[in-house]
Amino acid sequence: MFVTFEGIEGTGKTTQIARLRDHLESRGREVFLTREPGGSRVGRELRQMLLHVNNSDLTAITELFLYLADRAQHVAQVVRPQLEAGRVVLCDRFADSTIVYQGFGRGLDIDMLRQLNEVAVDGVWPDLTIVLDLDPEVGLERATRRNSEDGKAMAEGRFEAEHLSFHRRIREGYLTWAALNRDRIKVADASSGSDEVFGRVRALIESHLPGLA
Ligand code: Z5A
Repeated sequence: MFVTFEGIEGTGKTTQIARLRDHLESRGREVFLTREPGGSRVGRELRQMLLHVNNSDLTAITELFLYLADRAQHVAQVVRPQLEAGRVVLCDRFADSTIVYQGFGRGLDIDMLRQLNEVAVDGVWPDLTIVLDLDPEVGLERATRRNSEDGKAMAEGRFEAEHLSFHRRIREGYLTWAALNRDRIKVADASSGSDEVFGRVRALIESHLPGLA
């Protein structure tokens, strides 16, 4: 089983994915947790390039190809082997981030992005994708608070530096894209406390992947 989490900055993906891993492991599942960008050795180098605040001059196309390169390496070296080994793979962002950030966010052609994603994922599509939905002002506030506590802003602040209108487009993009892919992508309200949000995540897993939890 391959489950991905998506959503705007600070929506709680990292928090919820860790909770889901603990929950599934307590039920005897072997779980592998990963993320994009940066889920492979080479990907970790690409992640630094992609997220560093100093790289604000990356063109939209350069950014796109770096994310796709990260994904191709991640799928080949990490996601596919883990799935073949029988593990449940939980991934913090995947191909839908490219559609939403580079498409709805940067204005690149969605159909082109779909085709390039097909090349990068090489047949490995998630069984279920959960979009955590949140007002961007709340998400950015949560992310900023977290960054000031762990120093992340210094190293990985390129997207936080985007204007609020960019993050609003991203939120709308996720909702539009989810509506176009109802079978695979489910939206969960992420505006309440972590326990309540996890209740929604569990409910989605139980109803859409009944064999898993
Ligand atoms: N990107 C792209 O453009 N194209 C692509 O193809 C891909 C990615 C794959 C990667 O960012 C950036 O790359 C991303 C899109 C772009 N940029 N943006 N924006 P990242 O991986 O560094 O970061 P992120 O994915 O945006 O997530 P995040 O900022 O790390 O946030 P999060 O994982 O969703 O949230 P969190 O870390 O779990 O929670 C944030 C804080 O809120 C933290 O202090 C928590 O304790 C707190 N929290 C969590 N849940 C709650 C609730 N329910 N209530 C209150 N507080 C909470």
